[in-house]
Amino acid sequence: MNELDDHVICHGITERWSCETETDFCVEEILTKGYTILRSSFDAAMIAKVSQYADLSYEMQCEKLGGEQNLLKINDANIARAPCAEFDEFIEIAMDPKMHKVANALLGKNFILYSQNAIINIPSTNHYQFTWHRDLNYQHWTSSRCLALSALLCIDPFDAVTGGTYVLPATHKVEKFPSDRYVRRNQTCIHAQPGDWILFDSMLYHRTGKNSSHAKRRAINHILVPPFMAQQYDFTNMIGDKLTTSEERVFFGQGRGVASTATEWRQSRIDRP
Ligand SMILES: O=C(O)CCC(=O)C(=O)O
Repeated sequence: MNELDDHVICHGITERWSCETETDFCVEEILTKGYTILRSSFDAAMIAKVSQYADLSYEMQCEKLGGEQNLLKINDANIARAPCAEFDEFIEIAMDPKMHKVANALLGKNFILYSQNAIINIPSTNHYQFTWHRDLNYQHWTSSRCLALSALLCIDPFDAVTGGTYVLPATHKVEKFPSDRYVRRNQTCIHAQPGDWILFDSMLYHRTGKNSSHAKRRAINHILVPPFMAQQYDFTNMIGDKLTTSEERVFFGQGRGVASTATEWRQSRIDRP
């Protein structure tokens, strides 16, 4: 590295980002290129538990749905959906205060969990997430502010051999999906360590990379949205009795369901503490 690489000097610039905290830096990276990496609050023992429980949760869900062949039929194999319903550790990771600080800076103080899924990337096995997508599917527009944040907790090493997560930097700002030539030249494989969060604007085009290693590569994806958006699962119905703090209840969307009548809608506001 030479002195110009290390020492940032510029001219003709009157406005620039300031970066005083880790959160500031994450926000700058997400708003500019669409993604960032943040070390989570969890130690190796917790990540090992989550790894084991992601696999167990998937096995339990396969059994409930009549076997993995039924999930293969609907392109949903090797995904454990809402594993927080089976193991409380997934509630704890969804509540990581370091990740919530970034969500707060991007989405404002009101945000809820739209979905939580464990992605299990098995060597030499196809996965539906191998194909490019936005986490807000079918949307071809951009917004001046971040509308949803995807938070992917890496459980195993992420690199070009294990599959990483591939992104097309800055595509959260462009409406259309790019041409093949553009994709081939600009796709970037994110490398990360177990226990890192890959945080990205949910409108950034991304995909799971092919796993050419000999071990599973797991990640737990969360999508955080403003409360006016409907959740993918009714978490309150699934795990309402397991939520112990008001922060957990708010984040998992308690009280955000559709009111069955206008009177009920008003009454819920009158009864609010
Ligand atoms: O597994 C990954 O690397 C990305 C996961 C993904 O694309 C998703 O959950 O939408």
